[in-house]
Amino acid sequence: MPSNYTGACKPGSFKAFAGNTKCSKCPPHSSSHDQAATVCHCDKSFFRALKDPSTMACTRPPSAPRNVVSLINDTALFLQWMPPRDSGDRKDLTYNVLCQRCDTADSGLTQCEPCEPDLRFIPKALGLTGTSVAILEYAVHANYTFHVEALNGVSGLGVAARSLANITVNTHQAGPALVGVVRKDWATENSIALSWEQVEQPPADIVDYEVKYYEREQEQLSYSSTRTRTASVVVTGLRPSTVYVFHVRTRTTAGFTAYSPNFEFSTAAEDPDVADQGQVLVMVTASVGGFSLLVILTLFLLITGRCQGYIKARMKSEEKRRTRFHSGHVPFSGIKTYVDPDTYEDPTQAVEEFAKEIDPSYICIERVIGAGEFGEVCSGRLRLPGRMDVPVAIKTLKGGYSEQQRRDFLREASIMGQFCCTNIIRLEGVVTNSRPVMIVVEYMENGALDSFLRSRDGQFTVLQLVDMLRGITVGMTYLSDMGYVHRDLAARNILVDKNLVCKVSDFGMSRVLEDDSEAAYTATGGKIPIRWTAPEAIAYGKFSSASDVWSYGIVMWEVMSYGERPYWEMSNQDVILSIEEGYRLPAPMGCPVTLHQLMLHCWQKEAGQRPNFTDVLSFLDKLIINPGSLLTLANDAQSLTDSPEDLPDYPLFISIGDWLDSIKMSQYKNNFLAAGYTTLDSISTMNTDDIRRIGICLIGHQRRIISSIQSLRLQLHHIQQNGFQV
Ligand code: ACK
Repeated sequence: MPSNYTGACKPGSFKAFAGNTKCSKCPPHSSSHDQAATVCHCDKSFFRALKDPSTMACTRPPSAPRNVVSLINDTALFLQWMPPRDSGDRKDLTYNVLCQRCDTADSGLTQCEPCEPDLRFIPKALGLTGTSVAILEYAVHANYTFHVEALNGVSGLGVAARSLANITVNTHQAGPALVGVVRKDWATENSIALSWEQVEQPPADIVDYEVKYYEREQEQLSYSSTRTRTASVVVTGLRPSTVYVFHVRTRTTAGFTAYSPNFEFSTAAEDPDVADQGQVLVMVTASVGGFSLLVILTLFLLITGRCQGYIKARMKSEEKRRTRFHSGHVPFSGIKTYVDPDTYEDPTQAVEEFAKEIDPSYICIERVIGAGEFGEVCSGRLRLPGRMDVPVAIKTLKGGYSEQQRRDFLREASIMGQFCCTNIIRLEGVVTNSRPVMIVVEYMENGALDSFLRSRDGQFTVLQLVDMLRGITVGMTYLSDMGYVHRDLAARNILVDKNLVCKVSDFGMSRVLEDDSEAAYTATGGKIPIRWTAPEAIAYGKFSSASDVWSYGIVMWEVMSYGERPYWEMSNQDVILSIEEGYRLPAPMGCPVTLHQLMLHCWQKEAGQRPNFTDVLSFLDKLIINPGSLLTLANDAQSLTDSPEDLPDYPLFISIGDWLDSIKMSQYKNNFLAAGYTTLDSISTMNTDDIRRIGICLIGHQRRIISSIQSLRLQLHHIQQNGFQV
């Protein structure tokens, strides 16, 4: 036996266990000076973490993050930085963001202390794997100093100084005066009317007020906000007998003031007869909206013949008008804007106003075509007297519904009824006076776009697909011009007619976007379709037409991949993390590079940098006029940023058999093995030509395999960033 198997190890080498094993050379940045070393000790300034094996190179803490920059907008402060130049040769890099608030006293002395505990860091302050963070609830007129620290598994093991990069952010945003006491004027079971005074006149002009509110019993993580131009608002859509926390801030031409203190008010109990006492004050509080409003309202009621003898009905109409006025929904002359049905005290009125009641005897139901959220969806014919009969789809509300379900069901009709555009699904009318309650819309022969494309995989030309996208863009341009935010734009919510015309549908999730171009609503913690939703909407509920543009980019990807699931089988959490780390969906197979570039443009992290729908439309029109621009295809598997050499060593968490089973392609297992692709690592580098070369000829199968390989690479990317977690 050679001596290095039995003898003592020489300096510079080591053997962890005595016995018949070979001595190993000391790993990088470690050495052994004596004979028979069982371990090599790390060189000065290098370390091993507890879990590092003795065969691993010694590593060191990272250097500081680089180029920390800040960005501040109405609601959030963003910090972004670049990774350290030296990662310490480890892959477990994380960041902590530490915060100090430094205020200068009248004496001129600056004092620093830890930041307020209610400052919110999205996604978190410590242990970040990405290189950015959003900070909410900061105070205005404050100096914050943020220390961004880079860490890895051996940080803190030496005496070296911490690897910090610092930035001081000043949140001066003008607006010196706070809003004073916020009063409750009156409340019903679903709404609360508030008013307040500006304590002193701010030097800059007041643009409007922002009212933020949330249920007291809920975590403040989920809140809603609304804007109003006058110092009063009626907040609607609230739950009965519930205490809400409100605070108000002023927006001036120079920025926001600080929020007022919190004020807590309760809605009235559910029984309409037990409405809050304050309701009788409605006549008195008309002065808040102005006496003239009351006069106009009375005239309006008289002229339209809707004046009823009941004071209560008048109060409700008043409330509705006031709400619409205060929420900025009164359309400017010449521009049609969307009216949120939630601003009606009685949603039935919104349905009456925007949807035509159809006599059920005119509807002939033929067959059930699917299941909707509230009941069956049927196809049939509508035979209006004196008109040709037309094919229709009929959404029904199943029996045993609650009043709330009926309202939610009909809410969609009162939204849809306001739109008139060839690329928005057309409402024919509603049946509300008899059972079953129905919504009747135009019939779309090819059903939902996602399943339609899946059933016709590879059968359209690129130009046909672009034409479908163009239709969706026309519909979305119309909606955004109306100030309407869809919130749930996805291929499953687009319907296709027999001529392949695509129309936007499903208006269940939407909320109004006020006429203010900056206005965007925050979510109240409702369900969000993560894969389709923009990061700012997921993180802090900022839905806007710009977040609809993000979703539109995902729809583009769904269309170009014939209904593939975005991000494949990745979990929602991994999708959020990958997006935050800057990852974006690669071009689908056969997708022109120009279209993938447009998708990437729609997925800009900063909402303001995304195109608007008008931009998208003119871009698509240019492509259609010049189809040569669609000839250069993005090279599918190679369009990923990682080159194969960059792929990390990673644990094989599934076998080739498992992988092929998971995509229902196990019949091709031998094709891979026979061609020498024996590990997932080697498969992750394959492109379409390789797939074809190993004998997989069906286009649909090639597409599915290539998509899954991309998903595999995406997971590897994620593992590289975050380590492998079971
Ligand atoms: O993919 P689909 O056939 O298209 O299955 C769903 C199902 O009802 C449940 O939503 C279909 N659907 C909905 N609205 C319409 C419509 N206006 N015309 C035709 N099919 C519709 C949808």
